[in-house]
Amino acid sequence: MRKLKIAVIGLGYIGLPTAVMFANAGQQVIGVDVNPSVIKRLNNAESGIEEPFLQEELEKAVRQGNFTATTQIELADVFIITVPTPSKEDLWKSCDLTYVMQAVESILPCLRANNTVVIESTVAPKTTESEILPLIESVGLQVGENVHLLHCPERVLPGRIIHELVHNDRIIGGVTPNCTEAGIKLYQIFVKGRLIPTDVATAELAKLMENTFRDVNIALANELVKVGETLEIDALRVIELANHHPRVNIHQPGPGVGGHCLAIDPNFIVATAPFATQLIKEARSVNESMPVYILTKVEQIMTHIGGRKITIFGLAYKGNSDDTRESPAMTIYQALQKQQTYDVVAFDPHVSLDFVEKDINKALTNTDLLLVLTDHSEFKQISAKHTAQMRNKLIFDTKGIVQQVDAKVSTINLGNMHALKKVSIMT
Ligand code: SAJ
Repeated sequence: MRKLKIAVIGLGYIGLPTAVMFANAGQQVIGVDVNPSVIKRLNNAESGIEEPFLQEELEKAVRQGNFTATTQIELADVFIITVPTPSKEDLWKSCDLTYVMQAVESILPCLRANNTVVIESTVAPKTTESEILPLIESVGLQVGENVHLLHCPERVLPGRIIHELVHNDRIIGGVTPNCTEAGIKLYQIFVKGRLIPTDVATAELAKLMENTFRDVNIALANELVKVGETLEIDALRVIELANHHPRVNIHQPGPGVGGHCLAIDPNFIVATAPFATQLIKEARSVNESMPVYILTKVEQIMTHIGGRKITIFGLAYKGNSDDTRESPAMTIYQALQKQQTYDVVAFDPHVSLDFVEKDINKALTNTDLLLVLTDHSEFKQISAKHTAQMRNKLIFDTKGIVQQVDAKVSTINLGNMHALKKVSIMT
C-alpha cells in the first residue's frame, strides 16, 4: 500500500498517541494543533503527557521523520479529528461541538476528492450526519461518492493508551458502507483488534453507552456505600463477595467520577433523549453527590478528633495520572480551602500545580487526617516513617488503596464508615 499522508487534528490525550501509532506504522503523519507551545514541544519529541510508552513512541516517530507537528493544515489523504468535546452549560449539559466544528472548518480548504474524514471525538448521536456532513459537502464533495466520512470512537483507557490503541476492538461507523470500508482499511494499518463495521449513528451511541455503562455501575457501588453505612455492613466486602458470582461485576466506590469521559458523556445521551434517560440521570446525580458526601464525613471526623490540619493525598481524577479534569479530588480540595476551617495541604507526586506540596514529610507534619482521594500506586504503602510525622494517626481512604500502614495508624474506608462513631484521638 502507498504511504498515506494523515493529518491528525487535536494533539491531546488521544490525538497524539493516534498520530504516533500511524507514524510508527510507516505513514506520513502531520499533527495539527492550535497551541504553538504544544507544537514546539512535540517537534522536540517531548510528549508532555504522562502515559506509559508514549514518550518512546513519539521519539521514534520524530527520529524516523514520520511525524511532524504544525499549526497549519496541509493537503492530506486522511483527516482525523481528535479535539475535545466538552459539555455546554445548558440544562442537560449537552455536547459542545465548537472545537469539532472549528476543526472540520479548518480542513475544508484542503479537502479533495477521495479523502477520508474521521471523527474520533466523542459526539452526541446523529451529530456526524446532521452537523458535519453538510459542512463536508459544502465544498462540492459528496459523502459516500467521492469523500468518506465516518465516526470511529476511541475507547482507550488512560494509563493503557498505547496497548489498547493497538489491541482493542474498534467500532467503524461510516455514513455509507463504502465510508465504513475506507475506515477499516485505514485502521488496519496498526490496529490488531477486530474492526467492527456499523453505521455512523450506531457507532456514536455505542461509544456513549460504554462510558454510561461504567458510570451507572460506579453509581451503584457508591449507593451501596451509603446502604452499608446505614446498615453497618462493610460495602467493600459486599462488593468483593458479590463479584465472585460469575455474572456480577460491581464497580469500585470512591469520592466521585472524574476525567473527561465518564462525567460528561452520559449527559450527551440525556440531552438527545431527555425523557428516556431516567436511570442515566440518576446515576450521574449519585456520582455527583459523592464529593459532598465525603466532605460531610471529613467534617464529622475532624469535629470528633478536634483536628486542625488535613493532608490530601491525590488530586488527579484517577491513579497514576496527572490529569485533574473533572477530578472529584480537586472539588473536595477546593471546597475545604474555601471553607477556611482547616489547614489543608495537597500532596500529589503526579500533578504539578503550584499549590501542590511535593515533599511528603512536609505534607504530613502535624496533620490530623490523611485523606486519600486518588489511587496512585505510591499510596498503596505509606511507611511508618512518614506517618510518624502525623499528629493524629488517622487515614480516611476513599479509594480503598492503602494496604500496609504503621500499626499505630487507624484507617477508615468506604466500607467501614460506621466505624466513624468509634473514632478517637490516636496520639
Ligand atoms: N472510577 C470509580 N470506580 C471504578 C472505576 C472508575 O470510581 O470502579 C472512577 C475513576 O476514579 C475516575 C472515573 O471513574 O474518576 C473514570 O475513570 P475510568 O478509569 O473508569 O475511565 P476513564 O475516564 O479514564 O476512561 C474511560 C474508559 N471507558 C470505559 O472504560 C468504558 C476508556 O476506555 C474510554 O476510552 C475513555 O473513558 C474515553 O475517552 O471515553
